[in-house]
Amino acid sequence: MTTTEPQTTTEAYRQLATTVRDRLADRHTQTLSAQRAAGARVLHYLSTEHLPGRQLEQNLLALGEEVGPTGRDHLEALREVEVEAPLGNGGLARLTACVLESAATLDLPVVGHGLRYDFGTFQQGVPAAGGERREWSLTANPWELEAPQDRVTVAFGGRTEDAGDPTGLRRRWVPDELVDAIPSTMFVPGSATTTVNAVRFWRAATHPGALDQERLAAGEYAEAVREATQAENITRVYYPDESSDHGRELRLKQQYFLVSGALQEIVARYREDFTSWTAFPGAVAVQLNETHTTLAAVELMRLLVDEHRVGWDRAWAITTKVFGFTVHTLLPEALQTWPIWLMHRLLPRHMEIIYSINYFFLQDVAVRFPGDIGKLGALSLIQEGAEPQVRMAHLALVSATAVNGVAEQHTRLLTNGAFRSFATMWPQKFRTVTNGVSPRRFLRLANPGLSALVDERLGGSDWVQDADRLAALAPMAGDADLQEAWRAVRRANKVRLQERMLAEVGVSLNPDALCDVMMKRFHEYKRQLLKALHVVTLYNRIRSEPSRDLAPRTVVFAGRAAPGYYPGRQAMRLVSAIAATINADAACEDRLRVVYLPDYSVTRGELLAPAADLSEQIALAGMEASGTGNMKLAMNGAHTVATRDGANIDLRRRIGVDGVHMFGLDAARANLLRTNGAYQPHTFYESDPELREAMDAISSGVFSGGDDDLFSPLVDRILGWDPFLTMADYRAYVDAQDRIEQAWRDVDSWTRTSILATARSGYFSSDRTVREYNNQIWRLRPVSPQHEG
Ligand code: 26Y
Repeated sequence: MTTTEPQTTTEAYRQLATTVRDRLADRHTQTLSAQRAAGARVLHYLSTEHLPGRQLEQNLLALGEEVGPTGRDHLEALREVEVEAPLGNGGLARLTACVLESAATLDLPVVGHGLRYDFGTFQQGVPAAGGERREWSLTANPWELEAPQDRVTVAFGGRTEDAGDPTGLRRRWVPDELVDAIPSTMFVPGSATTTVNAVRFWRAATHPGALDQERLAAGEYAEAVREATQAENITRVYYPDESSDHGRELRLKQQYFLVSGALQEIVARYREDFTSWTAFPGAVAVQLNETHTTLAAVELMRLLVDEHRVGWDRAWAITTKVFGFTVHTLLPEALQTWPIWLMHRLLPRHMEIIYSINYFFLQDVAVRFPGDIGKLGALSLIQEGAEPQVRMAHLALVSATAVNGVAEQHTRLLTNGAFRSFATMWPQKFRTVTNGVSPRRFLRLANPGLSALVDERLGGSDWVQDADRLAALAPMAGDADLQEAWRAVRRANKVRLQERMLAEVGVSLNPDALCDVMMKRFHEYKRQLLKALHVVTLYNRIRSEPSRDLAPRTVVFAGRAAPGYYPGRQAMRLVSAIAATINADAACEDRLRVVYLPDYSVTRGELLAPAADLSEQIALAGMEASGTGNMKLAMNGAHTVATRDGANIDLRRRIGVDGVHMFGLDAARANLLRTNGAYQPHTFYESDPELREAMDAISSGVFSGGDDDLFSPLVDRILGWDPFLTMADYRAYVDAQDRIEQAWRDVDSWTRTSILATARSGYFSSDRTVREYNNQIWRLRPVSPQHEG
């Protein structure tokens, strides 16, 4: 690729990125024509969160640009300049990117839709004294191409009026606020194919008619402009804090803004090709990522009934064939509801449509469960109470043709729990599509050393497109040469990590130590605290018995917590305090190192996954829907320590018992203990000396410079209440870690298991996930564009 003489690395990066993007744009145009010519059904994947990660290398790879050894150095420098787009928080957002990339790789006609925030999630530093936060802005993103010609107008507020329909089901919406939505396209090339799909990121812009001409004429220029441009704030910042009414209102506006932009475009495109609505469900499918985009179903009803005068029943028959709904959570508090007063104010017509949907739905419920008044209240789309709410999950369940959990246990817990009655009514609606991760990003790009070794051993890189081929490594797992090469690559990855840690957090690591990684959002249910207690236990052992034979270990915590999420921030603080104390203690040198790596991101994950010997997947059983970090780490050859939860269960089944070390309560026991009133966390504290010493060390100020006030609230909380059963699982966890330490000492057997983890990780490719979505729900035909890149 030729570029004119660049002045700085940043400029060189931008030039290269722009060139690459323009080539992708050409291929995208060709892809669209081929898909259209084939009359292909198109799936639209709606998500408020996206974490596409760095683009340069992935896109060069897709274009098939050969990067020679000198180009490699050059590329290395350019790659480091790129700041990834922080448009999401965690698993759900990254899964979106993996799914879109796999869909393109499989030549499936899929379009992503998201929000084009100006300011994404904040970079997050060590949370001492409130936490350092640097803003990140998307203003200069060379990967996107704005499409102002595709602008649509989104309405809010106002009132509704009679539209002359005798059934009253069609009405006219007279909104009082209009906002324009302009999409930017980011390209999603497939691997080893010329297909280039796209994500449309919608940005709010001033509606031309919004300027008050009278005020302008009166010279009140500043006021007129300020009011008119107010609307642009809808996509100014990523996901506002919901603790205030204002934050909630903005979040609802964002969600509707996204679905309205997407649906208007979808319907307009359809109208270009078809005159009747009959073909709509055959031409269009929409996947709703969590409840955040549920309003899409209501918006489609509004477009069909009000704007295109399709009768209600026919519109509903169409709508209920189009949507798939993916659930990503088990926490009841994550199932969104919106106050009815807020819906009335912002989306009065949608509220009416929801009432009508509910009216017809409850008639079905009454037939299905005769005489069961309780069912009506339990299943209703409206939750009664002092502040009545719309239950977005129920709305999605009623509207969707298919609902899926993201791991087998997840679907089972949903259909036996929160969605039980729905599953009784419509058992055929529910299914599982187990999550997966992209082997391109998380193995090929993240771990070039291991990839080269795998290529060499398998005689090619077909595994990149067909991860099941990694299985051919399994018979070689005992091969001494392979084991030695495997260890050398893993060690080099740890040295790379060591260099970055030294530069960024000033901690030097021992690359021969067991590298123990917990990378995920900070959340109480994920139990970073349990890991912290283990670390403190190791520290106490060193302090009480300095000559004790301990396998050297480096523990890395990486993760972010929402700014308003106090328990998460507290845990982050504790972890960094523990790290500071241990790293400063000479007794720990070369034996125990602890790092809190700030500002977790996809890029950080790509650095950590290839270096991890041990993957921490220790959420309380019954809480983690699936997990995807578990897959990223295992694919790179990590052993896993895990609870019987989410996809850990699938991981153990596929990878084997040697590679996935299970411990602790299962979901049923955990649930019983949490709900039967018998749980007394302090009894564990009293009966287990190591646990007691660990807790006492934290509360007495060992990690807070003698300040016994700083962390004692945290300790008191888990002694008194401990909703995530940290105390109950502590002993099983520490014992599992002790067994893992023994396993680690047997170098050959450990390496063999590591090779087997990679060899057996093919199932966890997002290609398999997308194939399942397609076979079970989307039913798209692949279209391969035959053209020159
Ligand atoms: C509406 C608000 C409360 C909310 C915001 C973000 C609710 C949920 C989320 C994000 C959830 C999420 O990231 N879930 C994760 O999805 C992954 C992909 O399916 C799963 O692997 C993981 O277990 C789950 O926690």
